[in-house]
Amino acid sequence: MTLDHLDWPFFDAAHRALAGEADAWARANLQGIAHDDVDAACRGLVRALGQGGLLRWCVPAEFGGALPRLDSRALCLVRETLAYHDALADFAFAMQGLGSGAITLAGTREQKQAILPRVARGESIMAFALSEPQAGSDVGAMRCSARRDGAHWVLAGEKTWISNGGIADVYTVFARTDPAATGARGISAFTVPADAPGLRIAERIDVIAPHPLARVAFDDCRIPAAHLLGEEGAGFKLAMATLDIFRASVAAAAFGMARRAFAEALSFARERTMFGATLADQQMAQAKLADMTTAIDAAALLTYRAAWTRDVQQRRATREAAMAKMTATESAQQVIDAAVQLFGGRGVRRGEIVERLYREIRALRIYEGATEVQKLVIARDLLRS
Ligand code: COS
Repeated sequence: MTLDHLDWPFFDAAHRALAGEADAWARANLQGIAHDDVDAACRGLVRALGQGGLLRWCVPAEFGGALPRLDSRALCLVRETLAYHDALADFAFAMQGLGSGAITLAGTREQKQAILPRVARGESIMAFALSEPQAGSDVGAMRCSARRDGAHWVLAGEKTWISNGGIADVYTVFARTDPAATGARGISAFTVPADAPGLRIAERIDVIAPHPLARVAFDDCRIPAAHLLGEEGAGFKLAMATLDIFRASVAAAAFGMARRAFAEALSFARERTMFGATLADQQMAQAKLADMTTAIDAAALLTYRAAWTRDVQQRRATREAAMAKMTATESAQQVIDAAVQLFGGRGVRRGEIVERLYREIRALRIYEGATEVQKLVIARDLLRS
């Protein structure tokens, strides 16, 4: 993977070292690993990422992590690199961060101590349970509830599209604790161990680029009162603040995949001959390659701007992260499609890297806030200021 963009002013020496290490680790550990059994593959990847030290970037230093606070640029660099090599490895890394992100942001010392070091070592698999059958984009329509019963909370309802559902050890679950409240109000967050009585995997969900995914039911699921995460009623804002960090990293994963498709297409175009010249000599192919590399750089610039804003300016970067997520996922889809086109028939043949990427990129335009939601977020922020 070329790392030319590390010369951009967003990064410091530690980022440059991390990107080199992540790339070397990926080359050494991700070649030819089987994905037939995604559960087994993901479990193995989480362990390997933990042993390789990469998951330290998902948690703060005090709890076994790399830096005092989560660094968005580091998360983006690791995701970009892993996604370039293996989208399932990127998924395994991202879910450790997203699933534990709310604990890092709002957990008590005890909660952090109990969970985060295990996340960093790859010993505890994490999930983020926000979406419901009737509440995906509209988080405020959430119905899953939690009521206090003495020393416990009792969760009732369903969550769906839960990544790592079925293999997670701990779920960060958002549920309505104030039945009288509507919309974004009256929602709270909880850490729920997978073996909590009443937590049930209701359905495993198969998608075009498989990864562990499930609908999870809470049948009067009892958890100790101490598992409440952050303030009661502040769960919606906690979910949004977590997404603010990880949406930029989805963008990084998207252009990591696009970079790989571009690298594959460029080397193919240089070798393939037609009409007495190489494909790269044909102006129509050149136009495609020019559009592809420009789209990748534009996406990367927006993404690292968002990450830098949060890390260095230390302010909320909701609008910047939404711009990055929207632009990078949409343009990566186009770049990968162009790569498939340049490959011709080979591009749609099972087993080709660009064919795999074509399937893998699609969900990124939907999860962690579909493109249409990012437009809403950008416009609201714009109109508020
Ligand atoms: N950080 C902190 N607080 C935030 C915030 C953020 N990024 N975004 C919103 N808030 C606050 C608002 O300031 C508002 O606070 P007050 O009530 O104190 O004014 C409150 O949260 C409610 O915000 P808003 O009115 O914008 O909520 P809506 O219900 O209209 O929802 C959208 C807004 C659509 C943007 C939100 O539901 C969303 O992001 N949906 C997509 C969710 C998603 O990504 N789903 C995928 C599941 S994760 S794989």
